[in-house]
Amino acid sequence: MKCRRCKAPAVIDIRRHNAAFCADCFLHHTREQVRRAVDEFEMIAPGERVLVAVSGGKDSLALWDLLAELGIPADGLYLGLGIGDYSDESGRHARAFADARGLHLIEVDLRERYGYDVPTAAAATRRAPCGACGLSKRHLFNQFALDGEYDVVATGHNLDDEAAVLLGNVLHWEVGYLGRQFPVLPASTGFARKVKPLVKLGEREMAAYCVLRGIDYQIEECPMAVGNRHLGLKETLNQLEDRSPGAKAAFLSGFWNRGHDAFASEADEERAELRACVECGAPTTAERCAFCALRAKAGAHEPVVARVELRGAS
Ligand code: Q46
Ligand code: ZN
Repeated sequence: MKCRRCKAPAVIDIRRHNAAFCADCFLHHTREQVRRAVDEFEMIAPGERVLVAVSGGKDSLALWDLLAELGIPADGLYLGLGIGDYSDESGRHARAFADARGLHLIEVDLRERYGYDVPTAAAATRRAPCGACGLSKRHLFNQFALDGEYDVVATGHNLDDEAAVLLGNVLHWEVGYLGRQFPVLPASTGFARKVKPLVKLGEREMAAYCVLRGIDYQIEECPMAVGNRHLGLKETLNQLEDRSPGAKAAFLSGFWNRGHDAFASEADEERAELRACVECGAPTTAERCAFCALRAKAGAHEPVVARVELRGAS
């Protein structure tokens, strides 16, 4: 196997591009995919202030690294979710990455600052942990971006994540979500712009990027992801991709180019109905936003410790 660009021995092949690359050319290819996504979807303009949602996993750390490589300065925001050893370890990776590169990492601990954590929120709401966790993350990344006067929040959603979310939204015909599923979500009253610069890169490429760049990341999956429906959808899509390489990317880009606009008005209608939360001012359809309601409910619940042990964790 030879590198497509320089003909040196290749270290990775990417079937959907029908190409293989040596280490240097793979890093170049990865940067190019991010640069193209940023340009094509007009994600970030020169001089804008960027906040990266940092989890300590491969995607968010690679994203932060890639933006720096492309000359796009960004600060990071790490949320301590309180998921036992998993969160402690994730925080250490995020901190070590920022320290080694002299980058600014804002750290917010859910329990310290808001009086609850994800395992307790899951118990208090009797729902899957990812619901409370996702809600908290969406609300706080947006809130900290607005408060810190950042222009844009960048998240590490990759091609595999987005294809799985799209499949889930299509299977349930979630028209409002489909209207909002796009690599860039423009700013509006109470919302900072959201961008996903990794949408042209797959999961395997992100892991390879981290290895080749020496980025030490949290390799364990979140122990509370068990039962997360996106994992099943990812498996289904991987089977499809195995049989026809490029299927995932075609599904996703086909939606962006030919499907998304048909649902955009649904998302606009939902936004038009929003008013300010009486407690925190965030946009909501109710009197009190879902985050404030969750915070009140989970904060009143006896703290729950995540009963999960990580493989190999000390
Ligand atoms: S951290 Fe939170 Fe994820 Fe864990 S509880 Fe679910 S949403 S899986 S990206
Ligand atoms: Zn609120």
